[in-house]
Amino acid sequence: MSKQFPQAVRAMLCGFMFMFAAAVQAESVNNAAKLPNVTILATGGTIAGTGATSTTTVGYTAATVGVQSLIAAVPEIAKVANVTGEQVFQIASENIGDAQWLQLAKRVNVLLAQPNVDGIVITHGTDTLEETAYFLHLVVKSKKPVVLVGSMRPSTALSADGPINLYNAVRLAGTPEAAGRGVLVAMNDQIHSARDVTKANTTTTDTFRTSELGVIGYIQGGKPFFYRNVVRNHTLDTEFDVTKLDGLPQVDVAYAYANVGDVAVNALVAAGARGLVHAGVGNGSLPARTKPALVKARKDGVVVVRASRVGQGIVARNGEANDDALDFVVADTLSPQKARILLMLALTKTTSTREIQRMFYTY
Ligand code: DAS
Repeated sequence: MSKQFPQAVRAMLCGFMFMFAAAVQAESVNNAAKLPNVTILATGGTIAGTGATSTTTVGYTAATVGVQSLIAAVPEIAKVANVTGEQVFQIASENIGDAQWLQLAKRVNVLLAQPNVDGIVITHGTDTLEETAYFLHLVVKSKKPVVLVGSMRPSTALSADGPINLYNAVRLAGTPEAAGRGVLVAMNDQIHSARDVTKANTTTTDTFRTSELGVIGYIQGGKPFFYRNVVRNHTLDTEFDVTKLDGLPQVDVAYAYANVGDVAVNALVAAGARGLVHAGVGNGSLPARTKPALVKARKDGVVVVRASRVGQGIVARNGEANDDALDFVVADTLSPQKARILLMLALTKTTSTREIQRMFYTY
């Protein structure tokens, strides 16, 4: 057998190894081509938080971990989606305001217009997550899934909920069945609509609830399951467009309680509120000592919306107040904080209370 035998064998083995490597490469490219492309936009919050010890679940620092670290902490994500990450900003969500909403909404719309982006996940603090979600629910101009996610325990905690919440959110954002349902909130294995979800507990991991109208689905074993849809208009079916907006009208909320007067209402109007949401007791009731200030505000051109602090149910028009005579708007089932968002966007289009009331019955 000539000495070339080992060389021939070596050449053949090299050939096989090359073909195997090429096949593996082709397979991984082929697999990547099958996976959805999901962009993670990070904004801060507890999901990006760190605590001094593994048992620190309060008194930690929010908004310290960057988006690439969040992604690296959940390597399972790479098996279910082609993920890219962007750090849009890094703050605790109690500090999010109009500027951040507009920045985020514009970035989301630019990304979703790209054919190679199948869905978006937004990591966010839980304190105002429901508000950002609802704002985007009204201004995102795409059917593609947009999923907001946070956590109630910092990334350093025992049984941190951030990693599994993030994994579930990526699965949801990459699921074609999630398209066309409006902006979604994925927390604690549940799928909520941005319109009706609210943070209902100060610290527990099951804090996000849609108590009476219900979740729209679950995520079990990483797979989303849907059971209903929201019927009110959202995303492509709204009249709101943030493209040309670089600010939002000032709208404030005045909270009602036993023995309340008119100081807050008068102060908010004096500070320039163009819209005022009254978080009334019960069915949006107006305390006698507050009502004159609201009536005057309306006469001075401020749009007044009657909402309720109760949390569930419809605020009935002409129920606890003669809205027709007072030219007030009612919030329907929207919480005061979400009624504020809808009123802000409504005021970018009109000051007609008739038109604004239509919007509250449409969205
Ligand atoms: N401060 C809270 C926030 O950023 C922390 C959190 O729960 O995410 O919303």
